Amino acid sequence: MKQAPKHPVRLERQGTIALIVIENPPVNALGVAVRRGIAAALNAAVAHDKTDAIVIAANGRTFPAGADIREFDMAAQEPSLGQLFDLIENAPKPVVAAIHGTALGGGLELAMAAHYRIASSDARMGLPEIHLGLLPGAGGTQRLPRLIGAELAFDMMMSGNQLSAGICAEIGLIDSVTSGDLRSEAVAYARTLTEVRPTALNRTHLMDGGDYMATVAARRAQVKADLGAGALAPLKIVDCVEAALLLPMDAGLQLERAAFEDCLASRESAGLRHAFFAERRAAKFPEAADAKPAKVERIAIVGGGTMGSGIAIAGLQSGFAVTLVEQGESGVNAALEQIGAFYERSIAKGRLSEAQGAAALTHLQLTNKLDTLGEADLIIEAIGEDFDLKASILAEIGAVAKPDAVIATNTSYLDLSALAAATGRPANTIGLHFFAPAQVNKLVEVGVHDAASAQAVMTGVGFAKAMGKTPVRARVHKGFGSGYIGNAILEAYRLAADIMLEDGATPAQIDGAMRSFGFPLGPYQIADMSGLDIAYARRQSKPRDPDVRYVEIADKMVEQGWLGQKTRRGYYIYAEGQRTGVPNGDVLKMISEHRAHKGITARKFSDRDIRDRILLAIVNAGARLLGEGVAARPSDIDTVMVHGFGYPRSRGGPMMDADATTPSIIASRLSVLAPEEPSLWAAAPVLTMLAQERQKFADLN
Ligand code: T1G
Repeated sequence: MKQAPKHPVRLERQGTIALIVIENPPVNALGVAVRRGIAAALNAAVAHDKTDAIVIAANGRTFPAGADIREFDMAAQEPSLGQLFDLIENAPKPVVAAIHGTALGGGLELAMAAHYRIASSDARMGLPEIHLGLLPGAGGTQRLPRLIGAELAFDMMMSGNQLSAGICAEIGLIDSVTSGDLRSEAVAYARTLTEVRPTALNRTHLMDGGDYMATVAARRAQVKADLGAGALAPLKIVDCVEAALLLPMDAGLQLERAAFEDCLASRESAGLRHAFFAERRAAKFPEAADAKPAKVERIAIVGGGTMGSGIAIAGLQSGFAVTLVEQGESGVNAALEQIGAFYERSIAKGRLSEAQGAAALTHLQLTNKLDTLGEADLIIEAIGEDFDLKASILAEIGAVAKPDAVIATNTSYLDLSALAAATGRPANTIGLHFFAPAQVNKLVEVGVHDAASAQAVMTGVGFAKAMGKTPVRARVHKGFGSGYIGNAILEAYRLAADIMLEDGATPAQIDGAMRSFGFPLGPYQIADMSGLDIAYARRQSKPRDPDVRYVEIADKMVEQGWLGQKTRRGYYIYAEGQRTGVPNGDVLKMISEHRAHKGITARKFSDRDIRDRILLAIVNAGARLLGEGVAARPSDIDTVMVHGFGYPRSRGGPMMDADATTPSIIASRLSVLAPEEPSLWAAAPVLTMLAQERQKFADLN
């Protein structure tokens, strides 16, 4: 993000109304220059003898969207937000906050420190600090309960959700909503005010102490039950809301400050803040940063299976006109059924209204004719992972697409350069690897090959962002079918697990160990979910590397027809319609016969051994991808693993974790990490390579 402009705050006057206007693109974050500017403007406005009231407003797309998160790891600079908000709240003249866009975190706290609040009708407000492992640390926990009561304050701070201006007016968070010109409406409103109204003196919701404390007690019990004692920020929020009733304002603010500092110092907050910037940094592709993306309005998807239909839904939900091409009547009907089912479910669950669902579907064109692709600005091939089939379809697409259309293949395994050549227009062809379910998962790996033009790449990036996705660049070289970033790392993860399976662990133990680390599912639950035949086909298509141990267990399962949930039998056995199963005893029997056949004596693995080996395998694979230039930055790998594979977001990602975990693993446990498998998890390469790569990409981070 660009540095704050020199003077990000202006003081204007409209008669006896002073206007403090903030201008600090892109989101008017309350960095130190902005805080100093507001304080100086406020003091000047108050000192002016003709000031009857003061309006605080912002230019650009939003009222301040929070503190400047980048400042949290730097030395604090005065005035702090708390000091600034005290100055605002204790001003001798009425102060009005004019809110538009998304007033979030410190931005909403600024508005609550003002005496009055007016918002444009499309404005939204929220306190998302919880998503950063923090809590509102500039008076939010003390002022919000005074304005809307403990229950609603908890809902806002624990969820981090944004509320519409209308709702905020209804619950008493703001005074009024306008569909007119916000700036002039705010000045007109300020002219009617004669009294200051410090939120600190508002006792509206503090009168019934018994009811308030009952709410606090219930919420504390719920947080402990849902999240365990480890949930630092939520528990601290409960303490602060309790203090808003029991303590005078200044003591409550002190308690809040201490609680905020505790959260800020936590590993969880460091991980969540790392993840926040990592996913935004990932969209900056080093080799194409200056290219101008082409405009995309109509997209076409070839292939209406689960992935193609998911991409179509994501496109419709993001306002694109979508053409979905499926072969034959049955294919078209199956795709329509999948898309229709999504909208029926969304309407049934109240996520969409009937009208919204119907309107979205008017932008969908379903066909079995490729020649309808001529109007599409971007065409995504999303058929199965069969090279010859993809190459022939891409050739047909290349023959009918309009000259400046961008073509994308959804593959992540097959040779992108060769597939791009098949279209006859490689410069306009990229990879767009969506992660299932495409209508939900935010991750898209953008495959960049040697012949791809910078404009085609950035058109893909812009399209992914317009779909609300998080694009991450995967640079692949000719013939390099490595699975971009995510699948390449997943392969290493699975091999580490399979080796332990062959050497003595069980699928359920390995899955349990990885869930206790924080993954939602373990590797064998994932294998059963995606289908063992998919990975089997990939293994058969790739030449075996003689230097890497090959474990045949999964192959034997496929040969038995145990494909996972789709056959209700895989590593687990699934009852009809169930997605969680019980361990498959036949697999355990097959594994012990397999060990006997290979002369392997089963050994014990602790959960810690399992986690350490798998984490090192992940970090080693990530370090290799950095060294090969497939990934642009260590934090890109974190973004892929957090969004694509459920790596615990509060840990920031495997590469951030490596700093914290690898040395301790190496120092204490290298002996248990099976030194006979140097390629997979010998941690030594990680540290050297990470140090080199981090240095190389320091400017990109
Ligand atoms: N601080 C610093 N940079 C920020 C920022 C922030 N608060 N918010 C956004 N950016 C940067 C972002 O990195 C990106 O930079 C650019 O702005 C556009 O963002 C004391 C402790 C407002 C909904 O958590 O949710 O206040 O990539 O790509 O999709 O109690 O940004 O261009 O270089 O996300 O349109 C609380 C975080 C802070 C809000 C806009 N506030 N921001 O979304 O754009 S903690 C938040 C957002 C706090 C107080 C507490 C979103 C957005 P670059 P973007 P967007």
